[in-house]
Amino acid sequence: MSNTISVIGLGAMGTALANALIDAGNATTVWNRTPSRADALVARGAHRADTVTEAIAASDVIVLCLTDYAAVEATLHDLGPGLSGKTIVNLTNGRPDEVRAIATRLDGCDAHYLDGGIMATPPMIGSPHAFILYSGSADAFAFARDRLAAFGRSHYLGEDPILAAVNDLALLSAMYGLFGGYLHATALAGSVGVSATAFLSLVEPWLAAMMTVLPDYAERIDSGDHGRDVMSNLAMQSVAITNIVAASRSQGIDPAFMEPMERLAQKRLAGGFGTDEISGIIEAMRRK
Ligand code: FVH
Repeated sequence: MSNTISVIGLGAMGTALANALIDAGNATTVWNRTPSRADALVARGAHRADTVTEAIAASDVIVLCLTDYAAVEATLHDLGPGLSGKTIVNLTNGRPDEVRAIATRLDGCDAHYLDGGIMATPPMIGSPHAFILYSGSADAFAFARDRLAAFGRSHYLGEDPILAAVNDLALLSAMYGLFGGYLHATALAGSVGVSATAFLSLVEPWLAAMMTVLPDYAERIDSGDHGRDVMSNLAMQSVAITNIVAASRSQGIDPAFMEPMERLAQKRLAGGFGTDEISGIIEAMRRK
């Protein structure tokens, strides 16, 4: 069974994963609920499994990439004995409670569970830009890592299975914050007739410059000291944040994306931290 691998779920991402495995020379078995989605992969040399049971029996490493954990649960339902000894790599986006539940269930079936978070879009799979977060059984990662290398750079985060999912969601949170901020900014600039293309020439270098403050923020967050050598204090910045919300309203732009930032800044100000850096807002986010 060496170098065998099965991919269950052939949506946009599962298909990209299976193609990368074939490109890397792995004996790849594929299964999808809608069988026709396997056709192109079979034409490239993949083995078609007619059932999930067959896909699991065919390989010692099984990759799952489905819409959500409900789909994972529905797919693995009733497969108890067949999972024994298998290394299950679940690359489906999920929440920590869902990861814990499936990890516990697979542990009970004597399977080796590895959870993963894919930090790439389907066309990036197999390229140097793709990276995948893994957590769970260290033995499972050591066993499967050569095959998983076909997807991109692997980052193993530790034995606790929820580590990959939480880090994945945290990175996506940074991404959606960036996307939401960009869309709000572009709508506001658009309210005075600036096209998205014209605004991009301003917003791109601005965001690149602002990225350079993050190492300083990270140090402040880790030390808990948001008050040393402050260059742009929260009291000053909260005026700008409130102005953004008010100007959005008067320009006919929904301020919904920026309102939580205003609320958090005000909460921190009310706590007496106006002379701190804005990095201190993280303390207002944390549940005490
Ligand atoms: N595509 C992306 O850009 C992102 C990048 C980061 C990681 N995500 C996650 O990958 C998971 C799968 O995403 P996807 O893009 O492949 O999604 P779809 O193209 O919509 O394919 C969904 C597959 O799931 C199958 N499926 C859904 N429900 C069930 C079920 N109850 N039983 C069995 N299979 C099910 C579906 O089958 P079918 O509709 O073709 O029959 C597809 O194979 C996801 O967690 C992303 O967050 C992708």
